[in-house]
Amino acid sequence: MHARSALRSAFALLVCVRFAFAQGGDECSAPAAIAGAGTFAFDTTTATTGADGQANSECYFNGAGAGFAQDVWFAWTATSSESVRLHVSADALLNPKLAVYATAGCPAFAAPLACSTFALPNGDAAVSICAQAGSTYVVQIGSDPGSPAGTGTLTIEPWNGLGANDDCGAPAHLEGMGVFAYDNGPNVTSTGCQGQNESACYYATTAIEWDLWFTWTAPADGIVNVTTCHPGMPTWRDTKLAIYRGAGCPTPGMLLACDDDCVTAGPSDIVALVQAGQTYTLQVGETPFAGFGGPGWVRIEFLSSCAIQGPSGAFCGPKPTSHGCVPSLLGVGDPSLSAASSFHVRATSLEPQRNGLVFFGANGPANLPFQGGSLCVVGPLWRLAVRNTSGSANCTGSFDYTLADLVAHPTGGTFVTPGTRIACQAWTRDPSASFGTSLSSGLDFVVCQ
Ligand SMILES: [Ca+2]
Ligand SMILES: [Ca+2]
Ligand SMILES: [Ca+2]
Repeated sequence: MHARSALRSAFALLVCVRFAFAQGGDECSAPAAIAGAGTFAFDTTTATTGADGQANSECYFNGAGAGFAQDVWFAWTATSSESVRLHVSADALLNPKLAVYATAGCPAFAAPLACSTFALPNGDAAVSICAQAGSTYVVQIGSDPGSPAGTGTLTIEPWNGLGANDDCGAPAHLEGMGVFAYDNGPNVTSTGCQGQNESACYYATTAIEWDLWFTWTAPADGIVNVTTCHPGMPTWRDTKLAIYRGAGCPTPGMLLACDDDCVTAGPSDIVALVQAGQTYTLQVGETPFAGFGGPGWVRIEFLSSCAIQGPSGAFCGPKPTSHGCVPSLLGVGDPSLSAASSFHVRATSLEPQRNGLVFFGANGPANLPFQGGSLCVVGPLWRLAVRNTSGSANCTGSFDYTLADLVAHPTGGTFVTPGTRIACQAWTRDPSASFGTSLSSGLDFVVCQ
């Protein structure tokens, strides 16, 4: 129950009178049509409880269950593509609930895009969604089962977050290594359009709910572990993490890594290669509809063990061969100098029976136009000995080098030392391709002892 002053009730009444043109339809098949930003009055006092949208687990709230008592419906059409917030302010006793569905009509058994499974401190209900211009969304407003009906307003407005680092445009900064506390509880955090559509973040859905944003600058080259999988974090917390290159709101190609669950469920664990002095943006949120956000701790540390980062293809992609093969360069094993012959740099999906080689550099990865594709290595570049790709059928060519081959290079070998970030790429002859060459995706790793 949430008491309100007589003054507030009087104000609500005024608002109702002012916006009396839309009160919400009782049936989801006949919703009140509204569009764009604005404040729209609703009245549930004579509404009946419908059959739709009554059993979604996403709308389960405390002991009151998933239902919407005496619900009314709006069909809201977005007039621009942006994050928006839908905010229900209602009579003191109504205990309002709010759901938004990605459909213009009855949702039947469809899960909502968002549901207000919590109350704001003043008892209001609110959700935020990523709206697409021209799309229509159906909005359900009712009471918690057992609470009375009443009147109120639905306010729909552009939304860039509740406070400071709820918005990717205003991240908080994390300094160095350590365990950092955050709070992405639903009363202080919202979900909008930011960082919600990265294909590499797809785990049932690409969304990261109740997300907060941080920047962090790498103090050294190395492999960093950004994780909520640590003893301080309860295992029931179902977080989701993403890390992007650079500062600012995500743009295509910025994503470095993403993770949902540590092992089988719950918190999240990213291992990624970072470059000294570079700033990264961290998005910390929850797996959609898996539970509330709230007080949490994210730990950032360098991994002390030898580890290998997978191909940085998302950063620097391959140049397909004349037969459409997509050359890939993999690191297999640990890039440890104490077992240099056990770490393999392996190029696959090459044209068969062609000469080629792997070249490497000790100044990190690049992504520069080169021979009709991309050069993935910052120079100076050192070439390893030419190998034949062997194989016979299309795309079955491959060759393999070890870390010992890099160490043996007369010039570059002296740079292959513990802590150095090595980038490499495979180059093969391909007479039918532009420039007569094909190129693999990039691979980079930090050498350890
Ligand atoms: Ca109804
Ligand atoms: Ca947010
Ligand atoms: Ca998770």
